[in-house]
Amino acid sequence: MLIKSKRGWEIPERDATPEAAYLSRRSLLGAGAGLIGAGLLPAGALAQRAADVPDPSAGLYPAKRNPRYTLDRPLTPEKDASTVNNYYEFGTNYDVGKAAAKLKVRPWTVTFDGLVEQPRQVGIDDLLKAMPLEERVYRHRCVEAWSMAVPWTGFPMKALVEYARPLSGAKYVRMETFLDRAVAPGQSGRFYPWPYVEGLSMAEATNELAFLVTGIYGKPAPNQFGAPLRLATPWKYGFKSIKAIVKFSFVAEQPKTFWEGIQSSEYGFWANVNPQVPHPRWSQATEKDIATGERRPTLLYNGYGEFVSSLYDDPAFKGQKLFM
Ligand SMILES: Nc1nc2c(c(=O)[nH]1)N[C@H]1C(S)=C(S)[C@@H](COP(=O)(O)O)O[C@H]1N2
Ligand SMILES: [Mo]
Repeated sequence: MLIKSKRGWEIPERDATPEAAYLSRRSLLGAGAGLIGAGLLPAGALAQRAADVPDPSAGLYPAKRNPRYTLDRPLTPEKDASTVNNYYEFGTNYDVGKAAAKLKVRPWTVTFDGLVEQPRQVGIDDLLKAMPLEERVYRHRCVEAWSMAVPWTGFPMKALVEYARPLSGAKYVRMETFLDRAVAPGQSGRFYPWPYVEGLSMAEATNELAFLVTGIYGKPAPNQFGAPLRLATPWKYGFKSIKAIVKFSFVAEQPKTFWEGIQSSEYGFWANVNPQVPHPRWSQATEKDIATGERRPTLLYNGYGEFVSSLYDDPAFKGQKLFM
């Protein structure tokens, strides 16, 4: 596959992915961070393979598929989806599976804080017991114009919001990824505002499509997919789908996200998929299927308009950059 066979700096400028292009500039400037990010330097010796630890949630899979969500294309084979992953904590090419396997995903504590009745912490397996697990087939559209379609297992984010009991002053949910430079070599890249942060408005977070993912292909998610807990918001560009979440903070102000901190003119907060709004450096009109290499037209809201377009009807959105 083109995407994974070349490192960012080997791709001609016209093909370069934005994220890779940004990084290759940075690695020229900076301190070997690119080498570490690209997985050319060894990761921390303390790291432990996830496979050494039996997954206590394995018995929960496979979960029943929710038939409400359907695809207009074949599912991406597991092998393709598992070998083309974006996860900057573990490298800037798409072949991060081995590096990500070193993250310990048990024990794993999830914190709820900010504007909530009572801040609380919960272990991932207790959280899983409290949430209604189901399988959903969703499309996934990266801002770099590739896509896949996969069977996620997880639970609606609405259930998590109810569990967290936010106060009425909460307008946004801010989500944060773990921070551990010893296990995630990419986090030593000092030009990046680690840890990875994402956010949704409360209306988005409680929309039926917003889904928290714990598994894929009928089993617990391998680490490269963002185990043990990641977001899937299929109407938005893939960078909104934050991996390995440790904290949900309920806040009054729109949080500043990781990619906004890097390049806000190119990666905005709302980031809804729209084929008619080009990225400043390339078109978003089409996308490339990671398994077949085939190009297909990109759809408004990635084809999920019936579920989400009304979220943005409010006149307050007028003039805001909803699609970038
Ligand atoms: N913590 C974290 N979450 C992340 C990323 C990342 O680098 N770090 N990459 C994002 C991007 S750009 C995409 S396209 C998706 C990729 O998800 P996948 O590897 O499961 O396809 O994860 C998103 N979530
Ligand atoms: Mo992405």
